[in-house]
Formats: sequence, C-alpha cells, structure tokens
Amino acid sequence: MDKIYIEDLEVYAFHGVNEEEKRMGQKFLISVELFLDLSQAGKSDDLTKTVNYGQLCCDIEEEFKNEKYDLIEKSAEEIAKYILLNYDLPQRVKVIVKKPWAPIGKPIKYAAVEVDRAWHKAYIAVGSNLGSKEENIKQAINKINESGLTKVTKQSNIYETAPVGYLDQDNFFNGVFEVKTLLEPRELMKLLLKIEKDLKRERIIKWGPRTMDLDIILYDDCVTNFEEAIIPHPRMHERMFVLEPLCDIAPYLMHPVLNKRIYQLKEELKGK
Ligand code: PH2
Ligand code: MG
Ligand code: MG
Repeated sequence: MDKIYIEDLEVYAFHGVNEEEKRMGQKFLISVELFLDLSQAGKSDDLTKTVNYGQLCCDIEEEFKNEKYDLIEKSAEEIAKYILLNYDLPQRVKVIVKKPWAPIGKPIKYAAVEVDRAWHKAYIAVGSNLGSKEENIKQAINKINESGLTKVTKQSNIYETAPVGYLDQDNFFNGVFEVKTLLEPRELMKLLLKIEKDLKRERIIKWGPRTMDLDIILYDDCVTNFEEAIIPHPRMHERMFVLEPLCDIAPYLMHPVLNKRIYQLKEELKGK
C-alpha cells in the first residue's frame, strides 16, 4: 500500500503524568505514516485526490495541543483516531509520539510510543420479532452510527422469516449491515450488546422473542475463539435468515473458515 510520511513534527504541548509537565509543557515530536492509495493523485497531479500534508500537520498540531493527557499512549491514540475519522482516504495510520525532554533524570534521546490503527470491515446480522420490528431495526442503525467509531456502510433488504430453533414465537424481520469500525471485535460486541439493551432486549428464553438481536457474523478475515464474540458466527452458514440478506450486499465474500463464497453457502443450504 502507498504511504504518506510526516517525520518529527515539533509541537509544544502539555501532556505528562507530572504536574510540572502539565503546567510548563515540553516539546513533542510527532511522526505519522498514512496508508492510502496514491495512484489517482499520481496519475492526475490533483491535490484533492490525496491528503494535503501541510493541512494534516496543522490539524495534528491543533488536535494535540487541545487536551492535556497523562500518557503519550493516549495522545498517540487520539491522533490516530482523529486522522481516521476526519480524513476519508487513509485506511490505516501509524502514529509515533516522542518526548525528547522526558523528565526522568536520565540521558536519553527520547521516550516514545507507536500505535497502529485501521478501519476494519464487519458484517452484522440483525433480527427483531417483538414490538415495532422495522422501527427497531432503524433505531439500531441510528445507534450504531451515533456511537462514533462505527459507521453503517451498506444495508441489505429486510426479510420476514419464520422462527428457527424456538418455534412458538412471531415471525422475525432479518437483515445484515456492513459496517466500518475502529473497534476490535470484543469492543464491537460490547457496543452491540449495549444497543440491544437500549432497545429493551430481555434475555428470558434462549433463541426466544427479542426486540433486537445484533450478531457479528464476519470481521475482516478474522477467526476468533473468544466466548464473547466467536467469529465467523458459528451458525451463520446454517441460517438462511443470515445468508440471504448477506448475499444482497456481499455475494462473493469468502467465508474464512469454510473457504467458500457467501452465494455458494446459500446455494448449498437451499439444496438441503
Ligand atoms: N434468531 C435466533 C433464533 N431463530 N429465527 C429467525 N427467523 N430469525 C432470527 O433472527 C433468529 C431465529 C437466535 O439468534
Ligand atoms: Mg442471533
Ligand atoms: Mg445474539
């Protein structure tokens, strides 16, 4: 992937654990590596097809001076987040924050941290069979978008489906969203559980009626084994109410464990 580099931008700011550092301030050196496609800018010679590094330096300086953090870890994290949220083109950024005057009473060139952050693509299955189903789904999309670090980028059609598993309940409305997110799988799951709760989800019967069910079905090519978020969703390939809407928005996507495309999984399930 192409890159833009900024090396050792000097900014006078007020981060540090010690009171003195917050009061007196000190020099910081900020380096960033932006990962983005530069081919369009390279072909067209057009500044609007890339990131203006002059503007970027001004924005970084302003953002970095805006707050007083204890840790350079936090200051680097915030710069990375700021760039990914405010510039469209970079997919990934690395940020290094150096403190050449770190007050530790030892002769060092600098103390520094580096963070590496990126947009991730995930697919979320949504289901509702209690209350106003369509409204619940709209609300879930709004709440995801309002959460700040996750944005819905595609939406499937919504399907009315008969209940699977526990049969004595109303039909579901099911769909799938594509999202881009700065959250790790477990953080994303936590956000989805919070949204379910905000939409009055109550857990009484396993697979029973619910106002809102939000499941991560895929997250990049990740294969996880943590209880809170098993990815890919272990039953996604057995459920037409997941494959059908997913096929609307990502038919050729590969399932990273079964090594088949979504439309193939759907055809296979249909044949069963
Ligand atoms: N979700 C379940 C169990 N059964 N059936 C349908 N039709 N749609 C669902 O979303 C659904 C289900 C557990 O998550
Ligand atoms: Mg579910
Ligand atoms: Mg669930």
